[in-house]
Amino acid sequence: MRDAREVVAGAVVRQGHLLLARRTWPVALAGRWELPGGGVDEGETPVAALARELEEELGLTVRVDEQLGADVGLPGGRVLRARWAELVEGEPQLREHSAVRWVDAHGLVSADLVPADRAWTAELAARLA
Ligand code: DCP
Repeated sequence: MRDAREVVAGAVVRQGHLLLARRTWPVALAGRWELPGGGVDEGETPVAALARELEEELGLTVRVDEQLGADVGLPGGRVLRARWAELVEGEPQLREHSAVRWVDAHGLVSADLVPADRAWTAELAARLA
């Protein structure tokens, strides 16, 4: 039941553009762009965790949909998974990130993504095309 090692990230699409957020930490990832999300807490489902993280970090209300792409191994043995998320309400607020932007397929491909998230670039770009 508990999978404390799972991290979940959200692919939020609005009007054909994907939400990217720029990390501030750790140093190795600072300044690079990610699909926002975070760790699944004890006793929490990945779906609930993603909704919570997007609310906490960006002030967004989302409806979490199906998984996209492959599972990605993170340093330290954690597993990162991504899900589509429909934006229900809110404009992104910078609570933990240094910037956000909405990218089309070209913007995604040319973005300096955190390494793990590159696993999903092709599937995301296809959806945005
Ligand atoms: N991560 C990633 N790509 C994403 C989201 C996260 O590579 N799209 C990585 C970065 C971190 C780890 O997953 O190494 C955890 O992400 P966060 O630091 O954003 O999550 P939390 O703030 O919830 O931290 P933690 O779960 O470690 O408490």
